[in-house]
Amino acid sequence: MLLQKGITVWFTGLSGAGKTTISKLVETELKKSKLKVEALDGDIVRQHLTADLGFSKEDRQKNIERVVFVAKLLTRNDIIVLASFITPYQQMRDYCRREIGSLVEVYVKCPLEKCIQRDVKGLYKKALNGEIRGFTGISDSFEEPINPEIIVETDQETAKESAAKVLAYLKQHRYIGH
Ligand code: ADX
Repeated sequence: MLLQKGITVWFTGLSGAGKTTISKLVETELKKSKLKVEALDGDIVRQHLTADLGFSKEDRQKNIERVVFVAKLLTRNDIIVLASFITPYQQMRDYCRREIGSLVEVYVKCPLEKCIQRDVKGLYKKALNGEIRGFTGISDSFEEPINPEIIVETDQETAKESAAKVLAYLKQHRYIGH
């Protein structure tokens, strides 16, 4: 029988760095093994659970607090939670770790210039034009994560390779296995 222990995999990184892409690959692999997984993604969560919030420091904090509340419940019920949020400030990431306890932080690292080049959602263009204020990396800060368990460099490796690193970690630390 396949076993799983609850953990939240917290993907942090700039918009467009690849958090969602990697998370989806990890999700697909885990589901192939019939494991119970729940994905919480910034772009989706912000349309529902935190639709009332914007991107000020206070609102970002509230966004993360609500997500952490949910992630904590799922994690303690042995679900594997894949949380993808920019989580730009170290103090927020410390909060996630403290609250959830069973957490692995994945820094989805990609140079800002590369994210601007990719501009998947066209938001960097708007931010650079001044159409969006307080945009992470442009007009709001992204503090480099201090103690992530995993760093994936999405300008240097494929999404599949990044996902494999996450899966290997979960196996090595016996969050998943036989
Ligand atoms: S967080 O800062 O609170 O962790 P979250 O991950 O939920 O952010 O949402 C980020 C997503 O919201 C981005 O990928 C982007 O699509 C969108 N977005 C809209 N405005 C902003 C902004 N000012 N800064 C960053 N992301 C923004």
